[in-house]
Amino acid sequence: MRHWWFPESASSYAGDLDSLFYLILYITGAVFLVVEAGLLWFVIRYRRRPVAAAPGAAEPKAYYIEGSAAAEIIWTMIPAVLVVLVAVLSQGLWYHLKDGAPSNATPIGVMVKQFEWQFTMAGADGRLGTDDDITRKDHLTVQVDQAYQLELQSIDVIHSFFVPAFRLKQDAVPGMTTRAWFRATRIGEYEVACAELCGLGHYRMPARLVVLSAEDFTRWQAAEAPPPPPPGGGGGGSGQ
Ligand SMILES: [Cu+2]
Repeated sequence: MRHWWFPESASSYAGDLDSLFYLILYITGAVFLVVEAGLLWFVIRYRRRPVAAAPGAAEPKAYYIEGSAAAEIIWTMIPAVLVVLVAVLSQGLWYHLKDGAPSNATPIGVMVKQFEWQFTMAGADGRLGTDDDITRKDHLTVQVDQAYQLELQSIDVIHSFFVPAFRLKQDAVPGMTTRAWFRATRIGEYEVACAELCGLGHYRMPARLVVLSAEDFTRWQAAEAPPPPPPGGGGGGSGQ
């Protein structure tokens, strides 16, 4: 579903997240309207009115009322039920986002610092830490309909990897590795932003995320792969 006030959604779970967002928006919107209508009603109903100018008439006096246990129970229970309802309805999606990376997800190494991203993408072997890894600054290329697992590390301060079109946001915290996953469902070019104010150059660390078809991705990978190391493990020229 496309909404004019959301960026285009381009990941496998973006639609579910948007639905959850709308559910919460409708609940809080309805509560807002009811509360404001009630406020307006009380303001008008109990406004100060001129006293009848009868001789000897006194100003109406304020009087004390006791609290109502029934009213307090009702206005405590309704929000409590709503909050628990939202928690129950959202927890499946929450676990899917946090722990639901498919086992065949391709790893991507993300090293971030003030003020740039460094992405290490696996080569044809689908693994990191091998000779065919492709490392790029502020540029990430992935294949459509393939799951990826990000391993985020920060060198200096907290940054946050944010892809609005994927509805994906995950902090990168110095001293630890945080993880996030996605599966892009739409070919195109998307914006990666840092969503944590990380210093004076925070504004100039956008990156590009390119989603390619399977054929284009294979071609890109072959073209970008680093040249294989010389056979024989180096050592230079032939002995003489
Ligand atoms: Cu940053």
